[in-house]
Amino acid sequence: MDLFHGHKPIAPPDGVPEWDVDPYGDAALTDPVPFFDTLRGLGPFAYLTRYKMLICGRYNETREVFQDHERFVSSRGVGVSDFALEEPWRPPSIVLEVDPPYHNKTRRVLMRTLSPKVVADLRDPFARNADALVERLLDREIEAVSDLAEAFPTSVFPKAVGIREPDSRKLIDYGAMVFNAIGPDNDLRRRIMARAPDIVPWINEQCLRENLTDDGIGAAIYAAADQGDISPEEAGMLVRSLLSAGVDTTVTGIGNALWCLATHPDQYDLLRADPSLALAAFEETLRFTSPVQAFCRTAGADTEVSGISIEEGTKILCVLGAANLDPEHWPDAGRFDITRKTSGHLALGAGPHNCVGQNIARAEGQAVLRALAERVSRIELTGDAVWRPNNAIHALDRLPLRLVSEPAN
Ligand code: OVV
Repeated sequence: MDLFHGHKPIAPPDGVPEWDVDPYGDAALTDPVPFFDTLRGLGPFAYLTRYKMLICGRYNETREVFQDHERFVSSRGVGVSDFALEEPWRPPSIVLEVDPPYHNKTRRVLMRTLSPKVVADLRDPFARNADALVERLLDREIEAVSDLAEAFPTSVFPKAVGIREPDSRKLIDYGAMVFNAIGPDNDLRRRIMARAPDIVPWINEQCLRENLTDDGIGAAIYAAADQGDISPEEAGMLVRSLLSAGVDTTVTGIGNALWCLATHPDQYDLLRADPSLALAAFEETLRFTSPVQAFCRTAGADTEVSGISIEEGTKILCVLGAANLDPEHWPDAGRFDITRKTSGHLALGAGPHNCVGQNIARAEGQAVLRALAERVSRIELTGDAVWRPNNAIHALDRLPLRLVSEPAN
């Protein structure tokens, strides 16, 4: 079979409009809201003429595809490349890029090692770290992406995993690589992949048992191998998953939260008046900005969704960002409102593959937003926010601002 962008090219199913947009182009990646609106307006699915695959962004269908791992598999990759037809760029993740029943085994180990109890013990160090960081950044012009959004997760998360000598740059760039890799072979993917030889061997080395501290999440994963739940090789692969999915995502969530709060001062005032809203503000940031903008699934067999026939091998780009702003599902969808009910948002996915690190991700976001709420009276933009295109992540490149301190009294 001739591959097209690494997958089986399909013809437009009956009733599905053709669309020549590039969902991996600069416009869709850096200014996605108009792209989301057009996508949902086209119907439950549209046919991407440039990629010969489907795209969806309405809440109901996007969730349906994500929920049903039997019809829509992850084992053929969650990007445009079909792992059944094309060799992946790295050994596939044994939790993201697999299906049940094997998925259940690896997922269970991660669930245990990232449980609410484990995260509860991290809250104090997260809070201390966030307080100290915010204190250092007060009342001067900062670049919040590097100074805060990158600085916080890279100072707490690798340590929690048990990395002895974290290299923040390599960790962040590996995240960017993994997420760009699920897109097509475009400039974004090529540019970052050129750095793989500098980064991938370092990452793999950090995953070895002898390079991890004996009191971190990594050690707990290896302890599951001692128990016979998984093999030592599988333990190393699960540590790799933490480093793949646990840095760039939280960096992006925190950066996007700062952007939301800086551009919605009324909402920041609410948070400041009641710092216990920190978690709600982070959650609304996830819904409003969808740090992971889109993931694919692959139809494992001929099937149908909302009356549309979908043939085996069809790649479907599920645009979580569009579903999270669907006015048919969310009242006043386009309003950033930290008091709204956010449950059911798809920013952390849905179904059996939903974010396994969500407890720790939320604890990180909450720690930072609470530290701000307690110490900062106003978040003042001092320049233009600039977005950084990535094939799957909706993240800022630069966010110049000032954290204006509470007047002393
Ligand atoms: C990009 C990504 C998301 C979630 C999990 C993984 C990667 C993984 O490597 O397991």
